[in-house]
Amino acid sequence: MTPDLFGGLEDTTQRVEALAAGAVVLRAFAAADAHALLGALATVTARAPFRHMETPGGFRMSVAMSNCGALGWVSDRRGYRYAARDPDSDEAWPSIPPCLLRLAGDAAVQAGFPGFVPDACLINRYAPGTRLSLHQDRNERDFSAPIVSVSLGIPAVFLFGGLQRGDRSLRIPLFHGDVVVWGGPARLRFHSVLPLKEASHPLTGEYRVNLTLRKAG
Ligand code: MD6
Ligand code: FE
Repeated sequence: MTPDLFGGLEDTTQRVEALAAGAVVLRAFAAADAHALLGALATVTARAPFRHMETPGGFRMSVAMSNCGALGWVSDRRGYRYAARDPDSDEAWPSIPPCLLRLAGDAAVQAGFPGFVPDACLINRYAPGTRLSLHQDRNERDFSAPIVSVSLGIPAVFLFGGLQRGDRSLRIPLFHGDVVVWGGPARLRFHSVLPLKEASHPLTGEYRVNLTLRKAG
């Protein structure tokens, strides 16, 4: 346990929890790097600001998003896809900060996926009340690479389902510094994030920031 800035205790003990074949939670894996990661992300989001994308059905997404890497995940009336340019600026997305690339590769090794080199990082920002509905990640070209997901800031409950939309879900609380890695037989599992509760974290304020690193192209 490490004292935090508000006099509370944050659990910075690293441990590995298996979720399913091909999926693990690496507790507190990113905790020591969080400050540097958030600093690097501030540079990214100064160039590619958070925005609320539109779903193909015409709804405004409650999660605010940005990207870094050669490819960025975008959604609009035409559908979900990866794009090499930020549609808001028509500029290339900022590159993935080296500290984040290193962390993602190290986490993938821990989870049994050596040689992971992501080309896309989706940055999701959740305010209290924000949720992410049930989905599969299937816009990437090659499902043999895992996805590395880094949670920073206030906690969330992640629901980890099966390969069919109606399958039962595991409820997994995710805290600041936790990293989820999934690939192989888990790669196409459905998942969602429940509406966030009000909370505050010394490094992110009222927000949760989730980074998902993928090999998209
Ligand atoms: C989130 N994560 O944790 C949303 N997708 O905020 C995802 O949708 C996700 O964490 C694929 C793989 C890992 C993830
Ligand atoms: Fe996802």
